[in-house]
Amino acid sequence: MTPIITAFEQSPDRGKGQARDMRVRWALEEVNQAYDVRLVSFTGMKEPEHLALHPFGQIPTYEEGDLTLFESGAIVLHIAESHAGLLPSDANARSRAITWMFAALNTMEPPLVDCEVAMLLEREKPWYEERQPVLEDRARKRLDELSRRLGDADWLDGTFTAGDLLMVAVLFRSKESGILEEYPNLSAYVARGEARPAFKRAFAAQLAVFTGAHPSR
Ligand code: GTB
Repeated sequence: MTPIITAFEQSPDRGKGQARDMRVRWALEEVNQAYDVRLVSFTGMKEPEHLALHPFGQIPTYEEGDLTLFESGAIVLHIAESHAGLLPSDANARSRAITWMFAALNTMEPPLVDCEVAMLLEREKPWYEERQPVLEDRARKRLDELSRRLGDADWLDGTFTAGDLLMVAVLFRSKESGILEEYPNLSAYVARGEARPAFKRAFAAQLAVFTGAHPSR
């Protein structure tokens, strides 16, 4: 059964890998699972048909037979658990990889997204100049800690796992802000993720939505 995911019909970044369907596409590409994409508009996302799939009216969603999922992390975990290649077979190593998935989404992503959202949407607010350094320091604290833990390793815990996939996807979003450049080992880590053929295929597929090459459903 070919899974169907949802993605933006019109993404503010014009398909440059920022929207969260990217990580789902990447996971599917890593395990060589073909998939279909249904594009949704901003208004369509808030209509009953989409809300039945996603209670918060967002993308991505994932449909496979009678299974419907939302939350990019849960979708990536489902893909990793139902195919070989993204989670180690050793039980402890598998649990550690899942721990890194949670760390990416719960510990790293919130301060990085707060920082980025403020830069993009709140520059004109009277409190921006005072608040932004606070947000940046919070993001730097986590980046410092992650950088220290990664050291000069290629991946977070041995071989590439779904933990690295989500961590790279989260850090990738911060590339544009410039903050990642302060951490050469994290920049190199993201570059290693981007160099994976599966990442490239996923990126190209997301970009194709905006160049008109996507076969929309
Ligand atoms: N926790 C959920 C998950 O991980 O799946 C969060 C899902 C989410 O934030 N979805 C966003 C969405 O549907 C798209 S990814 N937003 C519409 C809405 O809430 O009404 C966030 C995103 C979108 C676009 C850019 N960009 O263009 O730069 C970056 C990030």
